[in-house]
Amino acid sequence: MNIRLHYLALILCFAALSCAQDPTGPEPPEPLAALRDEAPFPVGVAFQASRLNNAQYTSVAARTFSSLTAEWEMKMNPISGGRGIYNWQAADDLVAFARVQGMQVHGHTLLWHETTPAWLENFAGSDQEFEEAIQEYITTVVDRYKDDVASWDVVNEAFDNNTGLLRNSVYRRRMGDDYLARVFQYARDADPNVLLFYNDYGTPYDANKRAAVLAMVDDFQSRGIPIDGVGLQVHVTYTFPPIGDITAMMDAIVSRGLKVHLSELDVRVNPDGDLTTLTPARSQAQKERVGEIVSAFMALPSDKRYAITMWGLRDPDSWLISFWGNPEWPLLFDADFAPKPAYEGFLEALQPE
Ligand code: 9MR
Repeated sequence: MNIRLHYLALILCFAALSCAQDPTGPEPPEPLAALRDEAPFPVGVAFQASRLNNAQYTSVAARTFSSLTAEWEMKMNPISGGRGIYNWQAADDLVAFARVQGMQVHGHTLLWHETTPAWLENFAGSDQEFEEAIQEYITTVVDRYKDDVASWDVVNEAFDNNTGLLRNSVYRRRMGDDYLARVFQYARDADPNVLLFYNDYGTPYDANKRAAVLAMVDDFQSRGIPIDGVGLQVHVTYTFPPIGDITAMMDAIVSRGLKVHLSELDVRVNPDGDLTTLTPARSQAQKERVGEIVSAFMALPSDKRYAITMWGLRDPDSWLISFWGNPEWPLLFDADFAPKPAYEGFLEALQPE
């Protein structure tokens, strides 16, 4: 065989080989559009500052989302080490990341009974000094982030489940039943432009809690106390609560002229613990559930749609796994950062009919 023929034979041989190895399946799918590019409202994600060390994490988060909530770092416990003692580093890091990535920041949360530092829980001074310390804290934190934080959850989860009564937190015990109004006013005084939210879970289906939140809004509005919106956390399952309950709560907020933030969305698919892996059927059910929630949000007047925030990026990062003790896949991305059908459900619900 002359050298040219030999060469041709070699090429043919390689071609045949590579054809044989070529997975002749379909073309790889187009990458999905980013939620932040498609949504007519901010789409947020919550995570902890430790994730900033993971380049894959930050690039997927920044590519996909246009808003950031600190999952932990902007609560009072991590920030406040004592009266006048502030630990800003982790919150600053998240805010700096958001600024570089063009993401807005939702501040979460000024007061939450679950994250009150011990020095306040066991405050040694008078009630008046307690309130001065709270006012000082709110003023300092809101002022520090006034150029970066677009909105704050001023108070988180102030009402008890089922009864709707004001939780008997240290804030209520020290400042009295009207403390909510005063802390909203302190936040407004610190920044006239930041949007002020009340944030809670269960309001779509817990009738007394829902009535309490709406009564608080009505009371604020009748007295001129500032409030711009209400956050519905939306920690839901793939079947509960009915979408009509969520819609009714959103409508009640909108009818009062306030903005709606679906502030901590995750959708449990294994509430009964019957799954050990995420099945295609349950994944599809999750996709439809995310779709109906996003569609219901899309149906609100555009100036009342504040944002939808996912409470975590990837399934294994979710708080729900340790909280409930079941395997769970409640978010839009899987462990390998791949968008799930639920992501497509979100995306599809953004498209005009
Ligand atoms: O997901 C958050 C978890 O990492 C924290 O340890 C916990 C306590 O700060 O808070 C979790 O987030 C909560 C949110 O701040 C308020 N609504 C309920 C969320 C789940 O507990």
